[in-house]
Amino acid sequence: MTQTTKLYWHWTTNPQKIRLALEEWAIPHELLPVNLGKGEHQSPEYRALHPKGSVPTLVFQDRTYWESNAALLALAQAHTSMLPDPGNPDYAQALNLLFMEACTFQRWAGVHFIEQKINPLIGKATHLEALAEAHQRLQSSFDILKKQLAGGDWLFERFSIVDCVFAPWLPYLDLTDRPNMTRWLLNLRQRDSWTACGFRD
Ligand SMILES: N[C@@H](CCC(=O)N[C@@H](CS)C(=O)NCC(=O)O)C(=O)O
Repeated sequence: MTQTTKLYWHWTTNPQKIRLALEEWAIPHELLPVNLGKGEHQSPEYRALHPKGSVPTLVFQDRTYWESNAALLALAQAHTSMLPDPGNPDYAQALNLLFMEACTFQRWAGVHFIEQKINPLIGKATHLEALAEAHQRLQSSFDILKKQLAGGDWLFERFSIVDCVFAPWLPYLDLTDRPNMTRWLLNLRQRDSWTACGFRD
């Protein structure tokens, strides 16, 4: 029997990508909080699911996905409206952007999240030099996203998991001089799925 879809989740950026998609496409699921602040991600029970002890982990159709974008691709294979169809020319760019987020964007957007959200929460100073470097490193990705958004509301014709992978990072980035990315964030904030996720930005 196929077990319930389970999302092992904390309110931070990577788990929120998947929660946003589950809410957006109304996929029934169980949300299982893993409190990073209390070190629950290091418990032997959780490490048995996620070999690196990070969040998120998605259990979907009896399989375990412990990389957020792998989890989203698995969901999109079962719910075809989540991603441009493989027969659509946009499909190649959708995969390029999913891997760009995982391979480079996340590395530098993560600096913004840690410096601007986590450090103030735990009473640590914000390192302005680290932020400036991260902002610089993100510029080539910003250029690609700007071109992809062009005059539209979303990265592709319809809202997709590709919007979901970038969405949780956007509130922490410096989007000055990036009007179409700023509009993208405003559009995201108006979706019911965004509200349902309880973003803490
Ligand atoms: N590449 C992973 C990154 C996961 C990740 O960095 N998760 C953070 C929270 S957003 C985490 O669990 N940090 C705690 C740790 O790794 O110890 C993914 O996309 O799922």
